[in-house]
Amino acid sequence: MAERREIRVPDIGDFSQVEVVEILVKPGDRIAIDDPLVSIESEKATMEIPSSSAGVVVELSVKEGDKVSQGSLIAVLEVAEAAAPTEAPPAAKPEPARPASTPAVAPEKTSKPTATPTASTAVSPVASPAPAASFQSIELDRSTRQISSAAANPVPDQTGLPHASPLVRRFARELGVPVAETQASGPHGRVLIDDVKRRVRERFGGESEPGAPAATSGAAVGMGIPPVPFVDPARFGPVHEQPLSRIQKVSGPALHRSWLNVPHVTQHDEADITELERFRRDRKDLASAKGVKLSPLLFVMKAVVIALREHPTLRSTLSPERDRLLVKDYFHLGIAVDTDQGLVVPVVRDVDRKGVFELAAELQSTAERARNRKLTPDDLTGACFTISSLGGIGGTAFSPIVNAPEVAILGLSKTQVKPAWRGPSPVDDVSEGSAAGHFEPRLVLPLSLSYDHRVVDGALAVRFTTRLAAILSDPMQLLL
Ligand code: CAO
Repeated sequence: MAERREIRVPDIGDFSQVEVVEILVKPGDRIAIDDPLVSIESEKATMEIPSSSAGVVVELSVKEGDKVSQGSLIAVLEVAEAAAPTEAPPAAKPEPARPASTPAVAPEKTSKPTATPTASTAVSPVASPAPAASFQSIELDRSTRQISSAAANPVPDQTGLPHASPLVRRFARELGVPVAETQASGPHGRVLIDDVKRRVRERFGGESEPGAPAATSGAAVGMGIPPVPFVDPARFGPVHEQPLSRIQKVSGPALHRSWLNVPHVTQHDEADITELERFRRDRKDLASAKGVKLSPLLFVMKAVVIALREHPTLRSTLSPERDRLLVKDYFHLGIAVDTDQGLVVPVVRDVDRKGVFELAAELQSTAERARNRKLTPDDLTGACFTISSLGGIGGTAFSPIVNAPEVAILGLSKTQVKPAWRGPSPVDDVSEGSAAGHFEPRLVLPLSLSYDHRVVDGALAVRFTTRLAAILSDPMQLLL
């Protein structure tokens, strides 16, 4: 016989009366343990409340806009009789805002933290979200507050914001139009979706259809950047909608922010990795005996550490006052991982202290956890430099976006066979041929280093890539 089980809000740290901003299930849905039920939004972070049981949703006890605290009833599930008794409810899952750029992104379904902190040291992910998460959400909050203080709308609610449902607020946020700047036409001074659309049209003009937003989402409002007018593509032929993944929704604004704030330059270079590839090929059997795969990326990670040691500016962050650099004396590297939900950038820690086989195993399991959405906020923060490797897929070069507040990111493209001249300088007369010289086929790895030009000069960047190329062309240097 089926049993009914109540799912309540778990420990969410010091927060209470937190608003439900999204309902993620409906009665009749069959859900698994850890599936998110609702999203709640505190002043500091958005969290998903996961289910502590598997079963069928028979009743939803909250709706969007409700305020909940620890212990509030969220839903009632019908669970199979044989189901194990509910354990302590899993911690609410903060949705860490992805560090900007190719940046680290919280997975759609962050698994609950694996370590169980002791009571005295317990820091719930809500009370103390990962730095990137708290930074981004606080920043969002601050701008909201600044806007609300300038609001013309006379009917603020208790938070100081005009009345508007979470849906309307999110819609306005996505279009880059503060709710506070929107004339409300709903009952009791509520801002409606149509009010936001009208405000967008007023503000940006453009070719919009009646009822359609006039600007693309994420318009850089207030930065003097003219928005791209929305032109409804359905006017020209059939269209269909494809929702953005949750990761894309979080990473988009972070990428945009990094792109707008960081003056980017990309330095392209090449490393002759012929010897390295021979070295790697000769160790393939050894690697598979150890249950790992040796990809070129692992050797690049080790080489990057050497180059970063010699060029500390590349592992720094600009201070908030922008008058000094905070140079990180650790070698945690962000590694961009492609998942079906979008790009995430987990961090491999202490790369300087790990051997290539150990790194291979760690990268393999980290990429797997990323693809299974099992990364925790801790996995996504703390890098001093990021590598984005597209080499397994293809490409000749690209311009990665700096993972701010880091100041540089290295992109890798596919190795190519290129001719290298062996002989005297072509400036000398070699046309007579004979033993003057010859071309030799070499395996070349394309490097693309994007950097924050406020911190890194062009000369430094090319010194860095030149050094990196030199290390990679002589694998013995990796051993020294
Ligand atoms: N040139 C040629 N071949 C390469 C290569 C390169 N630069 N880099 C890797 N390869 C090969 C590997 O050797 C492997 O070949 P075999 O299967 O024959 O051994 C194959 O390509 C696949 O490699 P991989 O991608 O599984 O392994 P990796 O260690 O190179 O990368 C990871 C791991 C997790 C970084 C990668 O899988 C990934 O997700 N890359 C995408 C990152 C991304 O999307 N960046 C975009 C940022 S901008 O939006």
